[in-house]
Amino acid sequence: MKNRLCELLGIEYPVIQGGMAWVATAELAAAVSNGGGLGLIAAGGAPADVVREQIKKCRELTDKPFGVNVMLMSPFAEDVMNVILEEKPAVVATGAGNPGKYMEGLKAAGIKVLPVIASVAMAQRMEKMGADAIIAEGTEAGGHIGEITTMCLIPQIADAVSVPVVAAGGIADARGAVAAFALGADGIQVGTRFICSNECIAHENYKNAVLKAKDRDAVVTGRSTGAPVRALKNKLTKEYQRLEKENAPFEEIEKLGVGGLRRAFEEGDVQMGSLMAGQSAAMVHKIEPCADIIRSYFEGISDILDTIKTKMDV
Ligand code: TUI
Repeated sequence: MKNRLCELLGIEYPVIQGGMAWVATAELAAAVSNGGGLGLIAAGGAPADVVREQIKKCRELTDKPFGVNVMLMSPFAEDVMNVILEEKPAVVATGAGNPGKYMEGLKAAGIKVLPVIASVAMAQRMEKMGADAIIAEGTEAGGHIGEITTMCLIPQIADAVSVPVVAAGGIADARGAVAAFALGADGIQVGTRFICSNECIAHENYKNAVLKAKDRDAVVTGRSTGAPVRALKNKLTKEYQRLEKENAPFEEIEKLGVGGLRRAFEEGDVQMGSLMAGQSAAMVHKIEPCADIIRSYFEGISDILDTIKTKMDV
């Protein structure tokens, strides 16, 4: 499959791996890129030298294009951007903020910039600033999220911008991919399903929690503090919800989350760890290689289209 997103990024399948902090390491990014998609190293809250090592490691593991996802709320975001300007990965995706002040430098370095956004206004602002494509993330996604569903966000953004649009949030199989393309997307971003890949080095307890998840298990906490996060329901999310209900002080609520991702990812603490995952967790049923995950999004498409034709009587 070759479309304008594939052409832009030099990839075989229009699939971008989500920039999941701690989970999206050089190993995962390289495996996705080797499988024909675009792998992303997640800078998350890591210091710049760690990100530099990850970029170097990824270069050893793949000769295909890959990128770095920069979490703009990180205290190290500026340092990470400076490392990126030196190391020049093919792509930078940004999350949790406005990458405007970095845009000119990144573009001048020949790096493609794909901001992750959750609203039409931000998509338009990013296009004006020179974004090469827009990753539009619906509220079904894991981690820090916006308000609007993928179903309603993608068509509005596809109508509002002319650069390629990548749909993110809730896309777990070929049916989801067909839906995303029907809504006007040029590609998909997949996060949760890649947690359950062989190449992802997350703790096996984390992977098993995703495999076990049911439809209502990916819950949102932090709405009251203005930083909503979707993660799998456990002792930590219940504690969050209790504090939020009691209107506990902001600092107390925030303190609860500190180190949560590391606890989940490294220690496999499925009770007090932050098991960030999207609603699609309920649709992930096995652990498999990244290359198989990518291909699965494009298998059986003609059967899906036939079903649509029959059901819609066209
Ligand atoms: O960034 C994400 N997902 C994330 S970041 C993250 S780390 C974290 N941990 C704890 C609390 C908060 C964050 C975990 N998951 N997705 C992309 C995304 N970006 N979704 C929504 C946005 C976004 C939000 C506001 C993008 C731009 C934006 O702009 C605000 C403004 O106007 O400047």
